Amino acid sequence: MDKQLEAALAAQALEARKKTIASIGELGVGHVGGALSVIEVLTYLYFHEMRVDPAQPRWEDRDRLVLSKGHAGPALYSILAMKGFFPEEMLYTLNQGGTSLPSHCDRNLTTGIDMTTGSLGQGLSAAVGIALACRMDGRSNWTYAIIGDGESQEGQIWEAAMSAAHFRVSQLIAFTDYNKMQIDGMTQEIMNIDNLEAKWLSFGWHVQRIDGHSFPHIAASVGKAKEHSCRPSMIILDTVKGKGCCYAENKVSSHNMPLSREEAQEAIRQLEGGTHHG
Ligand SMILES: Cc1ncc(C[n+]2csc(CCOP(=O)(O)OP(=O)(O)O)c2C)c(N)n1
Ligand SMILES: [Mg+2]
Repeated sequence: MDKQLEAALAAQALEARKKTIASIGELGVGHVGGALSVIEVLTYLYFHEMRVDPAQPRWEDRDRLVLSKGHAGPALYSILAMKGFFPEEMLYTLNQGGTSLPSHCDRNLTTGIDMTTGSLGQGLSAAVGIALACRMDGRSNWTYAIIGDGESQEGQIWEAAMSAAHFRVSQLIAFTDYNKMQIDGMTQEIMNIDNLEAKWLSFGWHVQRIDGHSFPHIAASVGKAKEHSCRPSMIILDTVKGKGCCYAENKVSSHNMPLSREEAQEAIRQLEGGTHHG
C-alpha cells in the first residue's frame, strides 16, 4: 500500500474514532471497547474497498456489510455519516428518544445499514443468506461480515461456517474482531475459542490472521481473500478493545462503559495530540 493512501486512511480512521467517542460521550454510556476495535477495518472497507453509493443506499448491486457484533453500531454510524449516508449531526442523537441511530444496528431505521443485528451469533448466517441470494440473482458483488471473538462461542456461527463452505459461498469475506475480551472477562478464560485458524480451516474456509489495526495488512488480506474466491474467507483481526481511548483501551470494563461529555473531550484531546500511547 502506498504511503499516501495509508496516511489518508489513517486520517479517516482518526476522524471516525473521534466521532464514535464523541457520540457515545453525548449519550453518556456505550459500547466503547467493541466499537473502537473495528474502526480500521470499517474505514478500509467503506473508504477503499466496498462498492456503495450514499445517493442510492439500497442499490441492488452494492456490496453488503453485516456488522454481526451489532453493539459496535456507533463505529459504523460514524463511517456512514462520513461517507454521506446521513448528516453528521445525527451522530449526536445516538440511542436517544426518536433517534434513527439505536445502539445496535437496525436496517429499518438507519440509511446504509444492511442488516439488523445485536442478538449475537446470527449475523454470519444472514451474511451467508445475503451472499447466496446475490449469487442466485446473478450479481458479482461482495458480502462482508464482522463477528466478535466472544460471539464466536455461539453455535450458530459454526452452522453458518459449515453452510457457507458447503454451498461454496465464495463472494463472502468475514472478519473476526479478535480483541481477546468479551462482556465480562477474557475470552480465553470464559470459554476459549482457540485455535481459531484451525477451526475455520477445518470448516473449509480460506483463513488469514493479521494485525487488525494495520491498513497494509487489511488491504493485502482482502486482496488475497478475493483471489481465493472459490471458498468463503475468514480474516482474523488481532485487535485491541477500546483502541485509542485513554479510558477504554485494553480494558474489559470498556465493554459498555459510562463516558461523560467531558471524558469524551479529554479522550479526543489525547488522541489528537498523540499523547495517548495505550
Ligand atoms: C445472543 C446474545 N447474548 C448476549 C448478548 C449480550 N452481549 C452483548 S455484547 C456481548 C459480548 C460479546 O463479546 P465479543 O463478541 O467479543 O464482542 P466485543 O469484544 O467485540 O465487544 C454480549 C454477551 C447479546 N447481545 N446477544
Ligand atoms: Mg471481543
